[in-house]
Amino acid sequence: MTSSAAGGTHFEKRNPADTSDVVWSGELLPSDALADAARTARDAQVRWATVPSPARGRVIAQVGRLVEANKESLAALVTREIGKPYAEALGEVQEVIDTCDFFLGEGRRLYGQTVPSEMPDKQLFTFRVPVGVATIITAGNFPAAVPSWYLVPALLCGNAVVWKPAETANAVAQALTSLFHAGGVPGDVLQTVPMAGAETFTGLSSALAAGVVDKVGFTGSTEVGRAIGELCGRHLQSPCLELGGKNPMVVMPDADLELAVEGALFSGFGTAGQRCTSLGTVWAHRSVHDQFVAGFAEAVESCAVGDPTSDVLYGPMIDERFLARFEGWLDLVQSHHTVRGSSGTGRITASNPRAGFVGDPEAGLYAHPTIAVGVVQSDALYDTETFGPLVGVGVFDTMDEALELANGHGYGLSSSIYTRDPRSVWRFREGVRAGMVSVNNSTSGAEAHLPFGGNGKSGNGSRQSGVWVLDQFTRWQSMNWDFSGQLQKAQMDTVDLPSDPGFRLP
Ligand code: UN1
Repeated sequence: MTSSAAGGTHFEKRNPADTSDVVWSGELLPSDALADAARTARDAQVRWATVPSPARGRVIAQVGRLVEANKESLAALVTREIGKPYAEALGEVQEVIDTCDFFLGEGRRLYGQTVPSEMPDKQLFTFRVPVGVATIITAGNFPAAVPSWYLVPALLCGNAVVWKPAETANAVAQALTSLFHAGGVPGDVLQTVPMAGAETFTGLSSALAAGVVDKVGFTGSTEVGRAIGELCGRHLQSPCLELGGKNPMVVMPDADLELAVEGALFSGFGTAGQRCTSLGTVWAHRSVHDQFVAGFAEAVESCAVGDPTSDVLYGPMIDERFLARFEGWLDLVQSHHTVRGSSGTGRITASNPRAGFVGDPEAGLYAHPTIAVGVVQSDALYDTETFGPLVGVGVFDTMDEALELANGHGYGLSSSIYTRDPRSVWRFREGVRAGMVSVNNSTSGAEAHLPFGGNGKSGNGSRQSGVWVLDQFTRWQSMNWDFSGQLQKAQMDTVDLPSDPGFRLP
């Protein structure tokens, strides 16, 4: 990154699977750009809100069809910019299409209610009204799907959006923005501003102080989410926060162990562990622990890692920063842990090779998969989110203990249990504090129309997706309409019908 005369900084994003390939090169804007864009959005939003919502729904339909028509090229760009295997990148783009498909019809609903009044000749109503200008700040690991969870409902509901994508994913952000514009979203209703994290925070502070931002959406780390939550709180705003996780998988004595291993492999190491829903720690019942560990280690040791355009479980880390941070977290693995999963740990290189690696490890930023067996609650590995291909395994004896281990770190995003016993399912669902619970399924891979979000260190209770996200991007307005021609006072001029409170049956 270098400073330029305009006050911004020059930034380059390279393909993490081939670091000689520059995918995006351009200016990251100075902090003022955020408030400037929000000011432009303020006027644009007023016009956009007057477009009937069924017509906005048509725009979302058009965006969805365009994303579908460009699915392969957008997915290829996701793979090239952030290193997600192409098959997964196609799934990510499908999630954008699914989100558009869900919300295109919402334009014809956005239901309010008619509510009876306590007085005659008076009627009560509720309306959903757009919040105004939304600033959306997203992460690089899901550069298209997660932004669409914000952008699509926000726009459908009549808001204008200023989107600050991750520095690591500006090329995908530009491509996705152009698809929204081509689908009919006016340029000033959706503006995308490439910016670095520190400038974004400063810019957001001044935009909030200037009163030009009405809603903030943020997907990223708990640490930054906490700072954004504090900042928004000072401006009496409650942001939509989607933060980190340390997602537990509980393997009960009666679990289908093969299925559990498959789920742990996918959610622990798919996307190189770089999902907020990635598996953190497997808690295996003592009676199946050793068998589970043997199967899991074998699966991880033999899985294909490498070139994300090939058929691999996972490709490179998103960029050098992600790789370096991940290497730091490997220090949390201690001498009482047994390490499994690969022919080495840390970065995969010619001198630290991974058996069966697909492609040339030196061309990109790859990390060995690591399983740390023997995690206990006092370990730093127990309550630290380690964004990358590192999964802990620990043991438990009772359901109460499993729940304590699943909840004790204070994160509460996703969780999973493998069992054939309905009693275990229900006890786990009731006891786990996570916003999302999977039964005989992995911690990742939520469908795009269920509420997505977490509790505790994973978020402030906000939910994305499905009808639930409408409460993030609209506010309820209530209206009462008195057509009696008189001032009727609520709670005072009410109708009371006589009753006989002493009446008893003979
Ligand atoms: C994220 O990592 O921020 O449930 C989102 C999943 C994906 C979304 C992950 N559909 O794993």
